[in-house]
Amino acid sequence: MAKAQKIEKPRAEWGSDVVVDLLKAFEIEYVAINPGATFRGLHDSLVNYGGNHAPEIILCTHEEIAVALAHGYARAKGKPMGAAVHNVVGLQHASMAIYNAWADRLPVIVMGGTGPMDTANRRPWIDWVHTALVQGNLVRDFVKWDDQPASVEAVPDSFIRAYRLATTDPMGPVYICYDGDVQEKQLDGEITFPSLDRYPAPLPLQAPEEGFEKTIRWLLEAKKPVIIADTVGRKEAGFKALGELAELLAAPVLDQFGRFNFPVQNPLNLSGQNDKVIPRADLILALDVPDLEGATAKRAQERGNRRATPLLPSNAKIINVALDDLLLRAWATDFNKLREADLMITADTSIFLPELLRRLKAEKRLSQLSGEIEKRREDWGKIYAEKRAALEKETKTKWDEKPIAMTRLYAELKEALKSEDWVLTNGSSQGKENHYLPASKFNQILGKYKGGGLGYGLPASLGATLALKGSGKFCLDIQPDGCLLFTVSALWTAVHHQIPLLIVVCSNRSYFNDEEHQERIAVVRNRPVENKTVGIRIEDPNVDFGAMARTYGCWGAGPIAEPKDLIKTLREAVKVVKDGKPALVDVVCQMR
Ligand SMILES: Cc1ncc(C[n+]2csc(CCOP(=O)(O)OP(=O)(O)O)c2C)c(N)n1
Ligand SMILES: [Mg+2]
Repeated sequence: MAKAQKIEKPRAEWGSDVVVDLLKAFEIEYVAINPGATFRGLHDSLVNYGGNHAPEIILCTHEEIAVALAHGYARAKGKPMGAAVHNVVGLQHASMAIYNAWADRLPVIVMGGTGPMDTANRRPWIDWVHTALVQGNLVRDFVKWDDQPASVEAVPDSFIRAYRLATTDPMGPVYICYDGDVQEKQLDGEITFPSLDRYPAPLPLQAPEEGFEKTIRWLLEAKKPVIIADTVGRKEAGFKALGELAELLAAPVLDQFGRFNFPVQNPLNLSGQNDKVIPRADLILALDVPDLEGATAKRAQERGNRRATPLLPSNAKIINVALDDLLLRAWATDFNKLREADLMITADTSIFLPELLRRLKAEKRLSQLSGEIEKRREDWGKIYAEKRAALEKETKTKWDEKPIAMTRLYAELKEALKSEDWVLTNGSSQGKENHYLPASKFNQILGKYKGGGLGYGLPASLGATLALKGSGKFCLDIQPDGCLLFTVSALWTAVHHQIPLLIVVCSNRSYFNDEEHQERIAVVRNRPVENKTVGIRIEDPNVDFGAMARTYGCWGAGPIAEPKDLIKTLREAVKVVKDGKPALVDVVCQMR
């Protein structure tokens, strides 16, 4: 939990002023909104009581954008911002983005308005159709907590609880609904404001002695230990310790990219090489991996096959370290397939891994194993070299192809950004850039939607860029076209709030992922495969994203169809972004 300021003398005059006191106390920098009368009290307090500064309103053109923006902010910052959504209608628009934040275990403080619950105070029609009993039910299955304080006096406790729950690992979004009467109540005395020092964040969960003893013994006994990591990189201490652990043991890392876990150019980074690595493993150390099945099996989806083929030898041991069993709901099955393990440890990897390292380094047995460890470092290094060679070969072979190859796009981006301290805020559908762009730092790749809900890319990238404002980082969104079309009006917010983001649109002019599915089904049913594009291609008309950007007042270029034109345009766009403005480059590219 962020250190809260003490508020000595609240000056609040109206109910919703108290909410603003709390937002300030918790150092919430921004509240993304689309305006609505159910939170007009809160809106007024943000502007006229809070001075529209810390928090500052970020105006969005859709509630899905507002929440996705706050989600992206949390990814980059590790702490929440707010989003305010209008009663039942705004909440319904926001719900998918709330689901994405939930599946990503990231905090967003979603606030809403309702009522008044006292029907005597309702305006005809509109207050009735915009009130629900209970409004939070709509999202209750995918927020950590929701509440509707019934009085101004109840607001501080409710907010503090919501903030604490949202920011305690496993984190998640919360929804607080403020009754119109509560927001608009004129205060006749001071509201007792609790001292926030009395509500500290809980200390993180550490493994018991047995967890360390077994993990160390098994790691030292194993001939080929393999590390799978998904969201370890959410905290810097976990990211650093994972890097050291892999080096110490010469254990390859398979990054699942829930967060960025391991430097791309480290020869132990064998991400994407699961079918070569997993069958050789005799021990899997799974760190914050909710989908262990996906990480240890081969997907063979030909002919509509849904079942993954396990790759892990049946005698291989599994150690699972995660917190995810602490946050389960029965509604969505985002808990994934039941995980197998020989040792289950519920601990925070950001404190488990540093302590594991400290103990391992003190082990005498480690030096006796040095020959064995160096030998396997060499073996894994060969697979890494093959992986790099394959990527380079693909880049070379496809260099001049039209439409532009994705590997060329990555190579040109790498070149255009070589002097920048860049962060990838969102990626392509296939995610090959995660293996290609030379990321090495904590949080350098922020990753894609965990909930699989399209529309995430642009607004989340804007949120991340806001979070990194002033840090000197250069933010890049590699943006699939179909995903962009859901939330493209976020470009207005980018321009209005001067959010310096480079958006590179991968215009394959298709919801291509589904083309692949329709092909599989056609093959199984012996139907014409060429019909796979019907209802899927985004052609006729082609969308001109460069022009679209310009209508929002954003610098826009493209569509770039000629491979040779790409680098020049990217360089121009980089300049615009460095001047503090957003820029969009539309690139006509290959399907994958
Ligand atoms: C809200 C939502 N609607 C529909 C889908 C189904 N879906 C999954 S991938 C995909 C296509 C994505 O197209 P695009 O973003 O252009 O990426 P591409 O596959 O073309 O690289 C669709 C429609 C989804 N995941 N989320
Ligand atoms: Mg597409």
